[in-house]
Amino acid sequence: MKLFSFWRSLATYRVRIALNLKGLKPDEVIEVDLIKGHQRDPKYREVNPMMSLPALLDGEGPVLFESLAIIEYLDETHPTPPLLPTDPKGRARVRGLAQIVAADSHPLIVPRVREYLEHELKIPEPARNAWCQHWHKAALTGLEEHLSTESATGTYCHGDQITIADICLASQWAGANFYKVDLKPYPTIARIVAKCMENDAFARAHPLKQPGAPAAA
Ligand SMILES: N[C@@H](CCC(=O)N[C@@H](CS)C(=O)NCC(=O)O)C(=O)O
Repeated sequence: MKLFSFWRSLATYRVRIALNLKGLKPDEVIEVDLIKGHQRDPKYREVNPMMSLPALLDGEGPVLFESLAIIEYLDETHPTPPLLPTDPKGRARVRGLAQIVAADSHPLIVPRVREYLEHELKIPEPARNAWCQHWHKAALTGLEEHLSTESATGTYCHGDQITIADICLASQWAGANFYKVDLKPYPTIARIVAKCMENDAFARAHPLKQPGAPAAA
C-alpha cells in the first residue's frame, strides 16, 4: 500500500486517521510537497489527474482518490472497527456531517483556490486569510448547530462510536487552527475533537506530527 501524502494536507489527515483506526500502515508514504507545487508535476498528475492529495495505491491499483471515497473503501475492505452506523438514516447523517467538511468547506480553502485568489485575482494576503476564516466559520457554525441540538450526537458526532464524521471534524478543527479562527463559539465541536484526540489514531495522524511539519503552524 502506498499513500501519497503531505504533512499539511487536511484531506490526507482524514485518510491517515482511518488507516490508523483500521490498524493499517502503508508500506510507503510518498511526499508530494504542496507548498512547492509538486502536486502539479506531470509524474503526480499521472497518479491523480486532479493534482491533489491524497491518493492511495492498494496492491495492483487502480489509484484511489478523494479522501471520503478512500475512507469508505478502507471501511469496506477492513470492516473493523466500522466507521459508519448500520441504519440508513444514521449513515446519511454521518455522511452529511462529513460532507459539510469535505464537500462544502474544505474545497474553498485548498492551495489551488488560494493561489488563484492571489495570482489571478490579485487579492492581498489579509483578504485571502479572511476568505479562509470565513469558510471555516461557516462550516463550524453549521456543524455546531447540528451537533449541539440533535439527539443522535453522543460522545462523538454520532452516538458513542467514532465515525467518518469525527474524522472530518478533526480535519476541520486542525484547518481552523492553522487559520487562527476563534474557536470559542463551538463548544460541542471542541468537546468531540478533544475526545477524538485522546485516541492515538487521531493524535499521531495530526498534520503537525508528520515528517517535514513545523513545530507549530
Ligand atoms: N475533496 C478532496 C480534496 C483534495 C484536495 O484538494 N487536497 C488538497 C490538500 S488537503 C490538495 O492536494 N490541494 C492541491 C491544490 O489545491 O493544488 C478530498 O477530500 O480528497
